[in-house]
Amino acid sequence: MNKLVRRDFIKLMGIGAGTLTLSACRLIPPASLAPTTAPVNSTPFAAVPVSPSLAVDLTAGPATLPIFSGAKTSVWRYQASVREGSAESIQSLSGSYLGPIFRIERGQRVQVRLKNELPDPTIIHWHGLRIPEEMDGHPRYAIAPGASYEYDFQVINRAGMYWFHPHPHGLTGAQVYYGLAGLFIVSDEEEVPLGLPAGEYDLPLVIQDRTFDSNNQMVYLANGMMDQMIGFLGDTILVNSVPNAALDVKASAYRLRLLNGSNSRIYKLAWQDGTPLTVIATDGGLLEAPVTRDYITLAPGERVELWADFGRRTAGSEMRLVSLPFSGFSSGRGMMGGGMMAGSSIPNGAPFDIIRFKVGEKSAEVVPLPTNLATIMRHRVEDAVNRNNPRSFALATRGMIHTINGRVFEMDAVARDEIVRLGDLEIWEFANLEGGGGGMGMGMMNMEMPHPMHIHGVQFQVLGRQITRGYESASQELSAGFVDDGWKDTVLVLPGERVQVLVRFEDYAGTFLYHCHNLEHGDAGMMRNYNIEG
Ligand SMILES: [Cu+2]
Repeated sequence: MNKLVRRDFIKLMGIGAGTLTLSACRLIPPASLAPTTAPVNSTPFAAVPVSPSLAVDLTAGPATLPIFSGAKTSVWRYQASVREGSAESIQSLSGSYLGPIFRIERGQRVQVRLKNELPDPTIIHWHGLRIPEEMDGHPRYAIAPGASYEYDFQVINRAGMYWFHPHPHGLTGAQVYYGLAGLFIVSDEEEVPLGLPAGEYDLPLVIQDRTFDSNNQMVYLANGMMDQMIGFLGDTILVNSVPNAALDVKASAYRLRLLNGSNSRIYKLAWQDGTPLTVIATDGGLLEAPVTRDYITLAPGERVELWADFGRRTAGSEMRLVSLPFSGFSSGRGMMGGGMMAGSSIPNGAPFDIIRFKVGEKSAEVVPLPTNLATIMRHRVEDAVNRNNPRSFALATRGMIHTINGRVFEMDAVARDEIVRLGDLEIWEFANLEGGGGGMGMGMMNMEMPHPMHIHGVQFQVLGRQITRGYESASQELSAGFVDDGWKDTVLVLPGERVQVLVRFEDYAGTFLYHCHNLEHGDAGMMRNYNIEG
């Protein structure tokens, strides 16, 4: 890593504490949120505390920054400025195209004025947040170049790392690829007493892959149809937009907040020396108690938070977070991945380093890992209104098209089987049972596609997984790395797998999306509306 970039990287890692103080005195009820969009009482989140509001101007536009030595890289990025509220609520990832980081207390009102200075339409989706339809970034709200969009919502999510990114239909993959993504970190009264590592010991790490040309410029979908079919895979791994990432850490405990911000790559995360990973949180925040995994399977859109204790390491030693090899999927290798239609030089399943932690001196502070982290109200399957007849979504590849129940995205359409009732608990089943083939000369190929499925507007719980006979290989290599214990908003569905989730539509009526978070699949139409009817 060249010096300049490395300094910036460390600077961006040394982001301030940014924890907000609660002040009970001043909540302006967001007029636009009342009363039709007021949250229905949500059991696990009963009393939403009151805290000051935040108003931010957020501009999406072009920029250049040094990623490598030599020519700067042209990117798209968000630039934030605080209009009202604490300046510490917004942290920039200096030297990165990513960001900013929102640091929010549960209960805060957040207003964001998005200004589009891109050459294309855009809109922001707040991934994982439980907010009204008009705040959620549905592509029909996309704004033209030069236009603005006003967001105004109250944060009712529990403590956790959520994120935000563009969601204009057909353009999401490109806009995220060129740099547009930021983090939305929520803290709450349940989390604070745990005394988890904070300040410089709380490190958000966004893992992505990109391909650069000889002039350091990003190249998207160079393999055309194949990239769109399989999903983009880059040949350079970046953390917070830095390649060959390395970070000086103290011999102390850290909270590593990992986001797979890649368009389609799946990571099999592990410590290089086989030390088990200690997981404290997933998409929707803290687990009930820490769990360990030999490796973690992290698909696009998913987050996982690790407790990394460098305290037992000697000064000068190094810990590497790596992605372990796995066989990949038939679509990502063999004929398509390696042969006549070679894609990335790092196919899905190839091993590589992600980030090196260089352990320094001992920190005076000793932070013990809590035994218990949070209370999770478990949905009960017997409470699901469709417990005898789960709502099923068949994920399939037909020719060059990825479909959900045989359909592709239509901006305003909602099918009869895509309507749920506000307040209902349901079982949703994603069934990834049909590979593809047929049409367009694709008949020879067995298109086994993993699909990370994301539901907007909710957090859900994974009820179970079932693998179809004949499809065991990917599951055997990846399923021990799933962390299904907590709240999720994105769940990976492997080829041949059925995944059932329990989801309560408890907050807002409206039209929301569910889709594949392989961004090329989503852009190609593997996305649908569903209606929550009040
Ligand atoms: Cu997909």
